[in-house]
Formats: sequence, structure tokens, C-alpha cells
Amino acid sequence: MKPRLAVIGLICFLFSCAEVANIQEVIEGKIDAAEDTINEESGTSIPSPNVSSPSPPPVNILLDTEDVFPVTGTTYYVATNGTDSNPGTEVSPWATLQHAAGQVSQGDLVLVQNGTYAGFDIRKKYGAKTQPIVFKAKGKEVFVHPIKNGNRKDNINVENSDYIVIDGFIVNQYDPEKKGNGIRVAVAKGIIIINNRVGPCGRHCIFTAYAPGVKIRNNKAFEAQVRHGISVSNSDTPDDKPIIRKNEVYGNYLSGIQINGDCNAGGDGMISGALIEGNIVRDNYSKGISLISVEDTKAQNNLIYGNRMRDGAAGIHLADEVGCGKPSRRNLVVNNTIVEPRMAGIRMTDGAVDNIIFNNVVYTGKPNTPPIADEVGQNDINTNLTFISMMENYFIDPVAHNYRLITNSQGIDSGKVIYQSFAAPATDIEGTARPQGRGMDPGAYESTP
Ligand SMILES: [Ca+2]
Ligand SMILES: [Ca+2]
Repeated sequence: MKPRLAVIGLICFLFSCAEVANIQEVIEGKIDAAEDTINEESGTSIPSPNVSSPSPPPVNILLDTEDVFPVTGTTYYVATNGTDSNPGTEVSPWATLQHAAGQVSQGDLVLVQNGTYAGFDIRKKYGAKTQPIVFKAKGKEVFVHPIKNGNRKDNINVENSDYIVIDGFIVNQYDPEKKGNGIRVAVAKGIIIINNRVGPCGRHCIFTAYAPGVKIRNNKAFEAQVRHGISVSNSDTPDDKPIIRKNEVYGNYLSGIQINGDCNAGGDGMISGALIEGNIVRDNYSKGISLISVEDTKAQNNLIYGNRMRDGAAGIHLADEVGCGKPSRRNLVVNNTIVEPRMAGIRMTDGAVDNIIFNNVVYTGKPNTPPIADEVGQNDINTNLTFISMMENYFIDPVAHNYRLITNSQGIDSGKVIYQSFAAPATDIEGTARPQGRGMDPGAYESTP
């Protein structure tokens, strides 16, 4: 019996087989519609069960102070001197990430020793919100290359799996056809991608589809050869709530960060409730942050500069997918610093409506282009510091990309703590409490007196 049929058999046991058929159809339909389609039959081998002798686990898995999980399962090890017939202990580690991906269950921790590994494709493995399955680089030099076997060309693929953590890997090299992504997540909830260095990449560096509750934090995502640095796409739930926080995103072929409801892929066609904060998004070849069919989302404390190396619409662009009729709406764009010599800093098009734009610092260097361009005229733009020339009169050292406001800038303390019942962020991009001095500063940085 093929492993997949075995799984279906198990589900048949738990539910009715009619329901199972329906689930399969829905999942496969979704995947076909996702931006980069996949083959459900991955060729992933599921190894035979292994009797492990677990080593004493650490008390907690500490991703950093924001995400701490207890180790409730088994701690396994992967090392370049291991073999997959080992029990996966520290002294007798496994050799491949793919083997580990076939063995893990809820609450398990996989620690990967320094070295270079083929990537992995994890399917139908389910952690829980407080007991995720964690893949963690133990050292600082754990390199993950594209998946060696199977149909996926990504370096890491997480699919039909929930509550998986990918922590601390150097995800580099890509397939020659550039079809694979650095890290790909599809039809999965509660996935955390943290502390990885992802790039250069073939297609996207970090790509997600139908992935509610995904958290993408403290990664570098750079030099995607075909698409975006970070792409969050496709939805079939009103409860999307992706978090994209404190990443550095640069040198990507299209946009730095894109969120797209992708109505053409089915589902509800909107991404709702995203939080995009504290990112540095620079020197991408198209837009900085592209928000297509996105609603009730907050973009704050981002530093965005030097994008549109080739083409692009804005540092932050609020739009709609052509033909979808799902314009970006009710988003809050607050306390960002945006420096775009070649295009608008913030631009609203394609029916974008009811977006609130305040406390931003926005420089645009393109002639005849306003720093904040509302081409729809139904958005609320208030209390921003905007200018089109003489950057040195505003920023401490724009040549060195120091975009803090100069100390005697009239912008200092000119922002609002609350506007239209929406609060400005309580800290700045570096964690400094706001406001300092006589009031809130606009932009990503709060000056300390
Ligand atoms: Ca949605
Ligand atoms: Ca202030």
C-alpha cells in the first residue's frame, strides 16, 4: 500500500470515506490553483518506524524571547557523520533532514549540527500550537540545499502540515531551472519561519499559499531570481493573520514583500489581518511592499528604500489583482520611513479604499510623482512628513542609509499617538518606546532627546 493510501485509510477510519474524498479533492484543487503548482505525489519516501532512544530534552525550545515552546516530545539529531539507520540521538544521529521529516510527531525537536544537507519535504505532519514540531539549526553554519529526491525543487517544503517551525538555517543554492523556492509553505497553518538566511533563491525566497497564521520573522530573504523575497498568497479563510516581522529583504527580482489574496486561485481572494512590521526592505527590483487584495492589515515601523531597481509602483503599493474586484481596503500604514528615488513612496490604485496613512516619513525622488499618491481619492492621509528633494535637510546621513530625522527637523514630535481610533505603534523599529520628547515622531525611528 502506498503511504498516501495508508493515510487515507486511517482518515477513512476516523471519518466517513465520502468526506475523505472531498477533503482530497479540495486540497488538490487548491494546490493546483496555487501560484506555483505542485505535484501531490512527491516521491517522498516515508522510512520505516525507528525505535529511538531519546536523549534528555532541553527544558524549552527558545527561538528567542517572543517564541518559547516546551519540548514535550523527543529530541532528535541530524549530523553529517550520521546514518539514517541510527536512532537519531546526539551520539548516534541521523544523516538526512528528509529522514527526520518522516519520523517526527507533535512536540518533537530536530537539532541539526553544522554542515551542508539536502533539503526536505515534510507532508502530513502535525504539531500543535503550543507543541509544534521544530527543525532547528544547532550551530550557525547549517546549509540547506535544494531537495535531492522527489518532485519539489525547493530547499524546504512544508505542505499539508500544521505547526511546524523552521529555525536558523542557511538556505542557499537553487535548482538550475529556478522553479524551486527557498522555503515553501502550502496548505498549512501556524507555521513559523524564523532566523533563517534565505538566498539567493530560484523562484521566491519564502513563499506561502493557504497558510493562515504563518509567522515569518527575523529572516533575511534576498536575491530571488524570478519572483519576490517574501510572498504570502492564496486564502480560503477570513482568519489569515500572517505576521511578517523584522526581516531584511533585498535584491529580489520582483518585490521585496508581496501579499496577494489571489482571487484567481479560488478561496476568498483576500488576505486579512496581516501585520507587517519592523522590516528593512531595500534595493528590490520592483516594489518594496506590494499589497494586492489585502484588508484590515497593519504596516508599521518598516524602513523601505531604494526599490524599483527596474520597474515598480511604490515603496508600499495598495492595489487589486486585475479582474478580482477585491481592492485593498481598511489597511493602516503608520510610522514607516520610505525613501524611493525612482517611484512614489506610497501609492493607492485599483479601487484601494478606506486605507489610513499617518505618521509616515516619505521621500520620493521621481519628478512629478507625489510622495503619497492616492489615485483613488478615497483614502485618509493625515500627518505625514513628505518631501521631494534635499534629503540631507531631513535625514542624518542618507548616503549611508541613516534615515533618522535630524535633531532639529521640524518633523520631530509632529506625529499623532492616535488617529481615527487607530494607535501608532508603542515602540519604534529598534524597540525604543514612543513617544519621546514632546510627542510622537513620524517614521520608523523615534528620536531620544
Ligand atoms: Ca482570506
Ligand atoms: Ca518624539
